[in-house]
Amino acid sequence: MTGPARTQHPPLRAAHLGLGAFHRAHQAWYTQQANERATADDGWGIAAFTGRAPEAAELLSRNDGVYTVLERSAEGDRATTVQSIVRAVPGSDERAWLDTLTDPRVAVLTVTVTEAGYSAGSGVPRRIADGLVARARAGAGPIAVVSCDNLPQNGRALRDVVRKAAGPQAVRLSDIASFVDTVVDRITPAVTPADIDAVRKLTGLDDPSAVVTEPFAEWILAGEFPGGSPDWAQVGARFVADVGPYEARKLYLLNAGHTFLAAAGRLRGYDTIAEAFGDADLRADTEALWAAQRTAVDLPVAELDGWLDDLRLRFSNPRIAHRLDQIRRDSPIKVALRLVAPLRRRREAGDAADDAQLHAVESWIRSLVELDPTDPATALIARTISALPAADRARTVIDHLTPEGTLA
Ligand code: CS2
Repeated sequence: MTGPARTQHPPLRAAHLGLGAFHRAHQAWYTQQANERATADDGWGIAAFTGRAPEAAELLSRNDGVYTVLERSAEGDRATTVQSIVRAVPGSDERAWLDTLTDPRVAVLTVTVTEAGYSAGSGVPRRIADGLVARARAGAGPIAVVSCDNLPQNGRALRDVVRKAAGPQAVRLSDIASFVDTVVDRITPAVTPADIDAVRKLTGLDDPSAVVTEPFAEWILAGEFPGGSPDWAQVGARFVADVGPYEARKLYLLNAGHTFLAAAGRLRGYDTIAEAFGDADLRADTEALWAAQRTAVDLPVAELDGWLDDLRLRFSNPRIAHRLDQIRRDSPIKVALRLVAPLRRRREAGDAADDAQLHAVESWIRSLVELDPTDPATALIARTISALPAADRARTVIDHLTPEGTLA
C-alpha cells in the first residue's frame, strides 16, 4: 500500500520553514484549496524545509510530497488530499535552502518554527537571514516572509531577529523582504500511530505523513506580498490592515486557555484538552480566565461571543486528542505571552489583577514544581522557581518573566 497519488503539479513558487503537522494542516492545506480554484499554471507549489530533523521530509518525499489531511469533527472524519508541497527537504540541506530562496520564481516564504524559534540561539533567524541576503545578492526580486507562529506582531518579531542575525548585511533585506503579520489557527495535535490507522481505515491508503486536525481553520494576514501570493483570500483567509485584535483574541483566549488547562489539567491527571475542559471546576476556571482576558480584545461583543461559543465546541471535541504534554512544551514563553502580558496590561491600566489570571499563573507554577518537565527550558525555570519561597513565586513570575520566557 502507498499514500495518495499526485495528479497536480503546481509550479514551485513558495518556500516554507518548519515542515511539521501544523504546516501540513494549515498553510499547505490553504494553498491546496487555492490551487484547486486556480488554473494549473496559476497554482503555487511549496518547497517545505524541516526545522532540523530530516524524518518528516524523508517520509513525505517517499510519496512525492502528497499526503492526507483528516478533518475530525465530533460527528465524523473527512479525508482530503494535499498536493501543494512539491518538494520536502531536510533543514540540514543548506544548498537546497539557498537555491530555493535565490530562485526568482519563489515569492513567498512561510515560517512555523514555534515561539522558541525566534531566539537567536535557535539558529532560525540566521538561516532566514542567510537565505534572504543570498537572495538580495542574486537579484532574485522581492519576497514576502510570513510568520505563522503564536507571537504578538509575529512578522515584526521575525523581521527584528532576522535583521539582527544579518548584522551589517541587514540593509539589503529592507529592499527585498516584506515581513507579514499573521494570526493562524487550527488545533493540530502531534500525529500518532492510531491516526495513521484511522486514515488507512477511511481511505485504504498507507500514509505516514497524514495529519489529523479539527475542521476549524483561520488565517488573518496584514502586510505586502510584492511578488504575489496564492489566492488564500478566496478560500477563507482574511487580509486586514492590523491583526492586533485577532492576535489578542487568539493569544489571550485560545492559547491562554490551552496553557492553563495544560498545567491545571495535568495536575489533576488528565491527558487531553477535551478531558480537562470536561472537568466542571477547570471549565469554570477557564471561563473566568476568558471573562478577565477578553477585556483586552478590541472586537465587537457579539463577534467575540460567537467566536467563544465556537471555541468551547473546539475545546470539547472528543475526537481530537490534543495532549496536554504537547502544549506544556516551552511553557515559559507561552506563559509570558499568554498570561503575564495581559496581567501586566491590566496593571498598567490601573486595574487590579483578576483572580482567574492569578490562578492560571499559580497553576503553572504548581505544574513546574510538581510535574516532570517537558523540555530543558522548562526544567531550568522550574529549578529556579522551586528554590524561591512559595509566597514569592507568583510575584516573581509576574514581575520578572521576560517575553523570551526567562527570569530577568
Ligand atoms: C497550543 C497551540 O501548543 C500550544 O501551545 O496552544 O499550538 C494551539 O493549538 C494553536 O495555536 C491552535 O491554532
